[in-house]
Amino acid sequence: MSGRRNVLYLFDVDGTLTKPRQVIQESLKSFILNDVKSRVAVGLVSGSDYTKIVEQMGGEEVTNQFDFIFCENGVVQYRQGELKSVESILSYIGEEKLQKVINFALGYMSKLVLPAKRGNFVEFRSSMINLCPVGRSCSQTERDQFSQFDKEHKLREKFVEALNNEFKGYELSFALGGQISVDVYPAGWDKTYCLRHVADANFDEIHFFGDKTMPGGNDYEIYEDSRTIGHTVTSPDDTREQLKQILYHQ
Ligand code: M1P
Repeated sequence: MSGRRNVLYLFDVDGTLTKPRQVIQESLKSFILNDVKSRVAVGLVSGSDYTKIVEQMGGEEVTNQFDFIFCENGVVQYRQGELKSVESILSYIGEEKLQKVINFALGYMSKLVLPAKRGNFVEFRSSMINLCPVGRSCSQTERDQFSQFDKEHKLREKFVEALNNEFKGYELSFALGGQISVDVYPAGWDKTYCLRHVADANFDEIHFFGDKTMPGGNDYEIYEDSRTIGHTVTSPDDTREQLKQILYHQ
């Protein structure tokens, strides 16, 4: 696209472009794909898998308009709907270690008493395992209820601490996912992983926008990375406001 600055804006999805697990608002989508994209390159980087990102962006005709789609922190990379590269946590750590982590996590979660428990407590993805005490098949109401309960009881933080203590030397990272889960991936396979895919483009600046930029959050490493200029946002509306400030007041 001619006339664009040699700059990349990378966006987290949940909490940054959409409410957790919800679909992006029409106005924000159009603002990013028209106003923002006419000035700079745009990309998505999420812990979620491709199917969920496509769903939350409102379809592949939308994701195809982004210059970069980095799923599972960039360990799975798509362009124009085509899978470009993928790595596997299973080949990386092996079945034995993987099962030890899963068994420990299931044991730990089995002892928790929560407002609700549903199904799909362990989701196996190409690059990571997602551990979810309430169960990923919970309803939106149960998700919100768990999230509130977790804020009060710091359940996931304690879970992450227990995992870190149990698996010292495994070279795994345990990070708070979005609202209800913990992501487990090989050390270094956090969102900074995606930056290797844009190294050749030699962008003058890479801006990253995310809501979980505090230590322990899954946006922390890329937000702090010296290759990016980090922006902490509090909601999709805040993302839009910050974008306007940066784009129109530079
Ligand atoms: O924001 C990205 C996160 O989205 C989901 O988190 P949760 O279900 O906890 O809200 C998960 O897909 C998680 O893996 C991912 O990091």
